[in-house]
Amino acid sequence: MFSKAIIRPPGANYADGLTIVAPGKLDYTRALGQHTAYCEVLEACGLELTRLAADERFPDSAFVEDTAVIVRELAAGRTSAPQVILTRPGAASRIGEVESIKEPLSVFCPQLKSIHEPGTLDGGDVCEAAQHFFIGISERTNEAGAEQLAELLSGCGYTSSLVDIRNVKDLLHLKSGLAYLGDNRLVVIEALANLKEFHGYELVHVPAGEEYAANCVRINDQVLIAAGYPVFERTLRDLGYKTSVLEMSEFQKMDGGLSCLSLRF
Ligand code: CIR
Repeated sequence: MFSKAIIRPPGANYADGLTIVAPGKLDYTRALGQHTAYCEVLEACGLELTRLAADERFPDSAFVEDTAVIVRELAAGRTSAPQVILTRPGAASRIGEVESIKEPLSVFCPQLKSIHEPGTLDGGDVCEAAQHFFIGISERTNEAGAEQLAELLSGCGYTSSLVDIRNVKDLLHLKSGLAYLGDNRLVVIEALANLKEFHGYELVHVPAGEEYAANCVRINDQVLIAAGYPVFERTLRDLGYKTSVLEMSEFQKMDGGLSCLSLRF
């Protein structure tokens, strides 16, 4: 169960952020509207939001998930104080975002841990699956960063496995193609479905052409999914999940998904 989330709306220079998909023209007003709708759904899921001010020093800073990993020490239980590991984003233009999220995170966790040089790590590469974490090695997260995180997570009682996605075309982060739904169930795109790391899990396959929908987020009794992916949405409904469908076009243009827009704990 999550009770809180941290969000930051996109700033007026959001269109200057990084993107590898052909972006199309970005509609900033629409991006703000989609962000507002996202926040409303988080609140409807019962989360109390910490709303950070937009930060135009960093055009990608709405994607707060990349700046930190938040966990609860397993032995201490799900309601214990959160433990925060600040990341070290792999894109030079995003490293400064970490400094700007330290203060709001310190409110919840006085002793922040960090990923250090030469490690790089984006939160989008970190997928929590109950007592285990999958950590993607990607364009943004290197082995040193992934190993540092695995060690810090081990100190909190979690096991980890590293998943190399550098050869998977068009996958920015591990969670662009993987999500954990609870109950030993993983959502996967076909390009990841045969990896040995996922043996022993029940796989929920995302059909070809609907890959963007893989970045869904289970929050309490809801699964948030992007609008426009009816086959995958039906799959989730058939499995018994309540879905909340959100328009994400202006975040997709900047390679962002639902998970990236919040830090949940
Ligand atoms: C970037 O390239 O860093 C941003 N434009 C998108 C980050 C998306 N974050 C995520 O998937 N966790």
